[in-house]
Amino acid sequence: MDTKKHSKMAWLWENMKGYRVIYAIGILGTIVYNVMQLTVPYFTQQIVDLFLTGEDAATNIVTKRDLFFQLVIAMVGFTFLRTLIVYLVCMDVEHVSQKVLYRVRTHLFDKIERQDMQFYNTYRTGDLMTRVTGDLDAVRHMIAWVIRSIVESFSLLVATAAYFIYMDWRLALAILAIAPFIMIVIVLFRNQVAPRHKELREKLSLLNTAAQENISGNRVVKAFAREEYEINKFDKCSIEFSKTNKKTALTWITFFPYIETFANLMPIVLLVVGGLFIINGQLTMGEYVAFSGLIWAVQNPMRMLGNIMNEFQRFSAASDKVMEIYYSEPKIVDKEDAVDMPNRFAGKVEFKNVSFQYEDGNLPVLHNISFVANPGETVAIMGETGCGKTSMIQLIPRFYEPTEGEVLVDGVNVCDMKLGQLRKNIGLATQDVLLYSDTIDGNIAYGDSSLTKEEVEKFAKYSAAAKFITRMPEGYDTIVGERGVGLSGGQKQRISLARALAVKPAILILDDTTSAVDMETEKQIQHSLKELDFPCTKLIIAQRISTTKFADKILIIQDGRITESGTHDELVAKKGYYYNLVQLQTGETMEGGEA
Ligand code: DUT
Ligand code: MG
Repeated sequence: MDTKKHSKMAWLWENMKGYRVIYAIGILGTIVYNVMQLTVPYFTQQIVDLFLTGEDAATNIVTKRDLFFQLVIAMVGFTFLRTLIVYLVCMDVEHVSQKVLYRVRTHLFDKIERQDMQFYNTYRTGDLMTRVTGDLDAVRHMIAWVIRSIVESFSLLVATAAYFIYMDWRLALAILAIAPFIMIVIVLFRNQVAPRHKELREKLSLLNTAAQENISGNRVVKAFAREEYEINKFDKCSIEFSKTNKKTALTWITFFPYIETFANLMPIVLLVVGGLFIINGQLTMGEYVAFSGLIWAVQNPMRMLGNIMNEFQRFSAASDKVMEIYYSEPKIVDKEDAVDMPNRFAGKVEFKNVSFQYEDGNLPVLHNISFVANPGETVAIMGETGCGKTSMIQLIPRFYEPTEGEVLVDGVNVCDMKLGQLRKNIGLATQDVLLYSDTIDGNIAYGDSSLTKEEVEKFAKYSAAAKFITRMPEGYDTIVGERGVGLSGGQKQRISLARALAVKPAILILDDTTSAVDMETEKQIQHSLKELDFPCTKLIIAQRISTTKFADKILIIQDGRITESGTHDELVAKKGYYYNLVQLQTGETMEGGEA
C-alpha cells in the first residue's frame, strides 16, 4: 500500500475532479470578500479626512453633503454585498466538500468490499469504521474550512499590507516587522503538534475498536459477567483518548501567549510610531484611523494560523489513514489473461500437492494435500479441530492462494480463472453463520435476487428449514439478523444452507453446517442433498459419522495432512483414525442406549 507516492494535496485535487471550477470560484470569492473588508476603513478615512478633521471639514459638510451620503450608502452597500458573497462562498465550498466526501466514501467502501480475506485479518472493524467516518470528516473539513481559512487569512493579510504600504510604507513596515516572529512560533508549533494529531488518531481508533468489539461481542461479555471489566477497559481507552486530546489542546495553549503577545504589539507600534508621524505631519488623522481600523486585519490572520495549523495536522493524520485504504489493492484479483470459463462449471475439484500458510501465521497449515472430487460426487472432510479443514476449503473460492501446489476446478487452476465466474459456481455455507438484517426470504435469495417465492420455499424445504419458518408469525417475511428475531444455532445453519443451495452451485461447500441440528433433521437434509434438482459436487466438513458415512469419499485430515482417504467401508477396514472415530461415536450411542 504505497501512500508515500501520492501527495495529500494532489490526492485531494484528484478527488475534486468535476468540482474544481466551482471550488476555484469559491476561493476567488473568498479573496474578493476579504479584499472588500478594506472598503469600510477606506470610506471611513474619506469621511474623517473630508468631514471631521480636515481643514475644510466645516465647509465640506455644507457644500459636499451629497458626497457624504454617497460615501455612507456605499459603505452600507458594500457591507451587504460582502455578506452575500460570504454566504455564497460558504454554500459553494460546503457543496464541494460534501460531493468529495461522498465520492471518497464510496470509493473507500468499494475498496474495502473488494478486499481479500487477508485484509480482514489485518484491519480491525473499529479501525476501518474510524477511517470511513472521523477520518473522512477531517478530509471534508479540509475542503470546507481549512483551505478557505488559509486563503482568507492570506488574502486579508496581503490586501491589508498592500493598503498599509500604499498609505504609508514606513509605518506599514514598522507594524509588519512583527509578522516573521509570529511565523517562527507557528512553525515551532506545527513541529510539536503534528505527532500529537497522529497519536490522537490512533487513540480514537482504539476507542472505536473497543466500542465495536464490545457491542458486537456483548453476549460473551454477559455470559462471563465481565461487564465491569469491559467497562473499565473501555474507560481506560476513553481516558487515554481524552488525555491525548488535552495534550493536543495544551500544545496550542503553550504557544498561544507568544502569538498573542506579538499580535498585541502591533497596535502599540501603531500608537507610538503613528503618533509620532501625526505630530510630524507625515500622516493624516484619517489615515491613522484607517490604520487602526484595519490593524485587526493583520492581527487576526496571525492568530488564526495556529488554529489552521491544528486543523491541517488533523487532516494530515487522517488523510494518511484514508489514503492507505484508498490506494490499497487486493492481492487476489483476476489475471489479465484469465481463462474464460463456461457459465456453469461441471464441478470437478482437484487439489494437487497443495501446501498453505497464512501470511500472518508462522507455521504451515496444510501440507501436500492431493485429492479429486469428481462432478456430482460427495466428499466428506473430517479431522480434529484446528487441523486445517476450513483453511483447505477456502482455497477453492480462492479466498487465499496456496503457497505451493495447485487447486484446480474443471481442470483449470483457480488462480487463472475470473474470480466472479469461479465464486458464482460455488455455494458456501461458512462455519460462522452470519445472517443479514433482512427477511428470511431476502437472506435465502441473497446470492440470486431473481429467485421467486416458490423457489425460496423449495430451498428452505431442502435444508429442512421450511417447517420452522412457516411457524413464525410472519413466515418468510420475518426479519432476522442483528436486529431481527432470535434464531437458534441450528435454525441459522439451515437458513445458511438454503442460501448456499439457492445459487444452484456446481460446487457446494458445507463447513460444519449441520453440527447444530438434531440427527433427525440432519437425515432429512442428507436425503434432500441427494435429491437436488441440479448437478452439484459436494464437499462436506463434518464431525459426525452419520453425516459422512454415505459420502463417495472421506478424507481424514490430521495436522494439515491427509492421513486416510476412502469410502466408509474402506476406512473402517483400515482400522485407523476413522475406525476409532466410528468406535467412539457408535460406542457412545450404544453405551447411551444401555444405560
Ligand atoms: N489459522 C490462522 N489464521 C486464520 C485461520 C486459521 O493462522 O485466519 C490457523 C489456526 C489453525 C489452523 O490455521 O491452527 C487451521 O485452522 P482451520 O480453521 O483451518 O481449522 P479447522 O480444521 O477448520 O478447525 P475447526 O474444526 O475448529 O473449524
Ligand atoms: Mg473450521
